[in-house]
Formats: sequence, structure tokens, C-alpha cells
Amino acid sequence: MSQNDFIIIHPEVQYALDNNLPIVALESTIISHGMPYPQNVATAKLVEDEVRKCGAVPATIAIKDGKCLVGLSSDDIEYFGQTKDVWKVSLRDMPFVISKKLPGATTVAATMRIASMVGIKIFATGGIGGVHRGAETTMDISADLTEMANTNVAVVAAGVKSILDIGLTLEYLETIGVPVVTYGQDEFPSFYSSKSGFKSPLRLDTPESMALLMKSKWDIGINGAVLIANPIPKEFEIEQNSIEKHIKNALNEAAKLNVKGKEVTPFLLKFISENTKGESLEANIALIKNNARLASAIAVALYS
Ligand code: PSU
Ligand code: MN
Repeated sequence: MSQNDFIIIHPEVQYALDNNLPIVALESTIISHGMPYPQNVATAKLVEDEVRKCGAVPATIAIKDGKCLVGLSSDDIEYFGQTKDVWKVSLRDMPFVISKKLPGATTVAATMRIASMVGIKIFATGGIGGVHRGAETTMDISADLTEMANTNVAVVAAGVKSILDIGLTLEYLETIGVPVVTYGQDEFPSFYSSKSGFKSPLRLDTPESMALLMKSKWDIGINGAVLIANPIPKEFEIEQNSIEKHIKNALNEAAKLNVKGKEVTPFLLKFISENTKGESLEANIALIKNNARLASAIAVALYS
């Protein structure tokens, strides 16, 4: 069997690939593990609509029946939003979930890899995985980062969430040679807040200049991602201090319950969402839509 035998491309996405139209990849872990039902399904559909409104074609990626799906039907989105026991699939889980024909929601790492297999250049999400707080003892560093070292897909995210060690994550990205460029401001954003206390390594102010940076990187022959940090819109920002309290509580609870490995990130996200009375969920939805808009504008610039 060859790689293509493991991939099913939705006709809308195939048409865009055949005609060199802009495409934006979207992940599915956010649907199955990042948000509660039914907001997850509603958000996934809203984000796809946002991409279409901006003149690009959405390709939400997931794994089902032994195949990588590139572009989901409305029924698929409903399925990944509702079904219990959907695997959270990072790179290391892909062969297992595919060979056992299990349902899998793809993380940033797995989504990037599948997107690159079919030639999609840009991907919008909410937050990426990174270097966890305490990683100097746990070694908990997301495969999202190692994937970014190798795979030629740009990732638009709202910066790095402060459940992670933002400083160490930026250091790690420097080590692996990933350009980190913030859209329209000097400071690197931290998901719920446009601020983080860290200066962004790079700044660009237009989608066109982002597209040119990506093209330059790949045309020179440097492999790997570009991380595009898009600050949350002002009106949805949550004050850093107020979220920090919940993050501390979430980390304490995770330690107490001995949460480890791939469960850590979903556990922290769920805890924070449940303890901020939906405020964080509202912010989450707003910033994903905002990222989908920027990714679409960059995709349009890339293909014109
Ligand atoms: N951060 C968020 N929301 C998310 C994730 C991270 O704010 O949904 C998900 C993404 O799918 C990301 C994954 O790729 O968690 C990272 O998991 P881990 O830390 O186990 O690599
Ligand atoms: Mn981890």
C-alpha cells in the first residue's frame, strides 16, 4: 500500500487542490477533546464557514476507518463532536489508530503531517502544544514542536497558552529553527491574552508579508513550520491574573490526580473551561475564528 491509500480527500478539497485554490487545514482534537459538546460541533462548523467567507476552502482533518480524512462532511463533524472514545492522535498514535481502524482526532502535530502529505500549506488552530511547566523534570514537551521542526506547514495560533512554559517554548522553537512571527504587535500573545510578558521574536503586519516569509523559507529549502501568532481580539481578552489563578488550580489538581502523558493537556483545558463559567470557552471560540480569518487571508495571498 502507498501513502495515498490511507488518505481520503473530500471533493471540495480535491477541487481546490486540482485548481490551485487556497486551502486552510483545521484540526479535530479541538473538536473531540478541546471543547464540550455541542459547542465543539457548532464551533467547528462556524470556523469552516469563516474560512469559506474569506475565500479559502476548509480542510478539517481526522482519522476514521483506517483512513486520514482531509475535509469532513457535516455528519463527520457531528460524529467527532459526539462520539466518546475518540482517540487523541498525535504523531506516535497515527500508525496504531490507523491499523486498528479506530476513530481519531488529530492534534496539531498529526494534522500538520497529514496536511503536508496532500500539499496544504497553512493550518489554523487555537493553541499549540509546547514545553510544559516543569518539563525540566517531566520532559513533557509536545510533539507539536518536533513536528514543526520538520513539516512544511505554517500554523496560525493565538500564541502559547500559559498552562505551558511560554519562555521555554519560545526557546525550544528557536533551537529547532522555527520562525515565530506575531501579527501586528511586538509582544508574543498568550492565548486568552494579547500579552505574555515575552517579546515576539518576529513581527509582520500583513497577510501578504506572512505569505512571503513562508514562501521564502521553503523556496530556500529550509524545512519546517512557521508559527504565526495571532493575538486574541481585544473584546474577548481575559485578564492574565484572573486566568493564572485557574491555571495554578488546574496544575495542582493534575498533580494530585497523577495525570500524565497525553491526558495532561486535555485535563488542564477542561478544568479551566469548567472553572471560568464559560468565559474561557467564549474567548476560545472567538480566537479560533480570528485565526481562521488570518490563515485564510494568508492562504489567499500565497496562491495569488
Ligand atoms: N491547546 C489548546 N487547545 C487544544 C490543544 C492545545 O489550547 O485543543 C490540543 C491541540 O490539538 C494540540 C494538543 O495539538 O492539544 C497538544 O497536546 P499535547 O500537549 O499532549 O501534545
Ligand atoms: Mn505531553
